[in-house]
Amino acid sequence: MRDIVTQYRKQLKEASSNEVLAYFAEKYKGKIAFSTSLGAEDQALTDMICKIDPSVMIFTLDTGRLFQETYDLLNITEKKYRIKIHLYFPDATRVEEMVREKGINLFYESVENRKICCQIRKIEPLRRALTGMKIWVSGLRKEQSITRHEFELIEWDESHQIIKLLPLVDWTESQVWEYLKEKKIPYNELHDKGFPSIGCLPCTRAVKPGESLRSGRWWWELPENKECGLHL
Ligand code: ADX
Ligand code: SF4
Repeated sequence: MRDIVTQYRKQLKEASSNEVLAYFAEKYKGKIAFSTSLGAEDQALTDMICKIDPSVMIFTLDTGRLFQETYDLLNITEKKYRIKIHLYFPDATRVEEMVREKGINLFYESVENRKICCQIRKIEPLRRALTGMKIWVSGLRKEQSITRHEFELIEWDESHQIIKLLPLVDWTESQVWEYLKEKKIPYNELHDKGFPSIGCLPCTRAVKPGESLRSGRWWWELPENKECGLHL
């Protein structure tokens, strides 16, 4: 599979985000899925994808701990584009066991606990969402953090055995915002309240001007720990 990725990288070196999406949407019709957190990058991608091929499967991992503003935006986005965003929930029994054993706010107590929570609420549902798919589209950008500098437009995701497409990998934050404003795309109102990156409510806080984009995510942890395991 790595050979295919190398070949696609060569072939699509000069292609724009739109062209890359269009290429894969056609070639892998019915086998391409886009994971949206409804963050700024993902809203730009939703707009592009809906214009190219609205049959692409779009899904959100609903951890049960998202912000109300995120759910509101989900509704607004579905209506605007006349699409269904598929929600994937964690396994109820596993959540119940975890909370009984470790408490409802276990994530603040250790990195290990935080990873267990992400595993149960995000990673396992992600595995289900990607079952049977060949292409996974995501809004990751290099600039977002030190853990993401090495990403390329097309990646091979070893843990999910899938080709991962990152159409905005080289975009800057201002490019994302120009796109959203120019096309009048709805975005999460928390972005205007100091939240450049939005995840679960208990694990996300606003940042001060000048602080790094993801410093409000799991703010009590070191930057090199700040991945939930979705993107390894
Ligand atoms: S995270 O791993 O730290 O939570 P981040 O918020 O930066 O990720 O988002 C990066 C990409 O991960 C998004 O573009 C999206 O593809 C995916 N993602 C993150 N959270 C979710 C979610 N709750 N549901 C679906 N996709 C998500
Ligand atoms: Fe749990 Fe926080 Fe991870 Fe959400 S981000 S799944 S609440 S640890």
